[in-house]
Amino acid sequence: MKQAWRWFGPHDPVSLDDVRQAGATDIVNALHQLKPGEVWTEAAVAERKNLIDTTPAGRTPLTWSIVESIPVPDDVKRLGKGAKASIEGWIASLEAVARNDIKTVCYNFMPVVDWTRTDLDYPLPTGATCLRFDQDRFAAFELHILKRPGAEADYDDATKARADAVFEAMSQEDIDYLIMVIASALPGSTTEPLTIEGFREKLIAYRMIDAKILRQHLIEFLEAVTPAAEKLGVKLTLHPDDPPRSLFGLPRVASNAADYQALFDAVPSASNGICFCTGSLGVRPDNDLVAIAQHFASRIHFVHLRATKRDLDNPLSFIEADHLDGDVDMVGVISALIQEDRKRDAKGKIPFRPDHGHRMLDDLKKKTTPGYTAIGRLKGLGELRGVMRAVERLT
Ligand code: DNO
Repeated sequence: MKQAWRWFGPHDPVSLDDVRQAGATDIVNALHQLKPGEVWTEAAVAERKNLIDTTPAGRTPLTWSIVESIPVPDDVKRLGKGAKASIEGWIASLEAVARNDIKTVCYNFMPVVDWTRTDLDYPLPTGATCLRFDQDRFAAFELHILKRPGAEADYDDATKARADAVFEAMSQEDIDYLIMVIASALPGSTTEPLTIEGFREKLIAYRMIDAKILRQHLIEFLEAVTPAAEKLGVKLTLHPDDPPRSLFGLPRVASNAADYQALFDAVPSASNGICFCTGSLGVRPDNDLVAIAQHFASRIHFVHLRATKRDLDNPLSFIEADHLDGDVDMVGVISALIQEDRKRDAKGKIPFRPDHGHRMLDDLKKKTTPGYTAIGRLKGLGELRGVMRAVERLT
């Protein structure tokens, strides 16, 4: 498998030399400065690829080989093939990427918000901090800050009581922080930052979109873009919902094996693949990650290795754990992936990246990108690499 690393461009506090020292060879990047729907030009992609692929004297080479992500515009999620111009723009961005010899493209189809958490610096007993999704804090946001119509019906009385208590104890600063964390579009998000007012407007725009319709729109999107991907030799990799369940009363259609199977049945193209993210899928106890990796092996073209750990008293809440110590059977997953990787030729080797590292050691003293610290991801990559070496030797 190829060791990759997500890099956010020239302003990323993690340098390309840091990535070299972590041992990665492949860079995962995107033109994050462009808004969803803005078409990527070949020149803009070439400029960034040149920045990454130009190896300074005496340095080991890196290559930008994965785009994560080309944002799927909101109107495509709401209208499907009815958003013809937006789909054509997405294909133009795909062509710009492929013409720069980048042949793996990640995307997602989560409506309104991308990955969602309630805390970005949750304290751990070691003094490190991690990302967290706290269901009671999330319910407090929905019920008392967003005041989503219909939210009351989505929570049992016990949760509502806990959410009320959480909200009553919050200062204005706590409320502002929670709004920032949930609505500001976290790093790498493919949706736009929202005000509370803007959030409410978006939810109204989706009020007629249920899971059946959203899935149909995703299928229509794939029917439109996979022919271009096939022609360009690009593998499209759908990132799972994070967390893998409905939020804000909105449908999510990439949360488990059945969701992915429905897409592959509808659009069997070999370009229609999966970004196998253990941290996203692993949040659900009913997702058997080893079985999913084995079942979809031939369609896995990009992997995020991360572990989350569900709260014992409320499995809807979770923290981002150490890469080998969460609810994910990481050794089992890596064994399944290596089995598939052995069948691939050099070009098809599966790239993985260490996802979301803790904020720890020296990173606690500096500004870091939430979830994308240097030392926490370095630790994760080192641990994952060790498991891979052992599995390769012993199997
Ligand atoms: C979060 C990331 C996501 C992912 C997009 C893929 O850390 O896994 O933002 O990049 O959802 O399109």
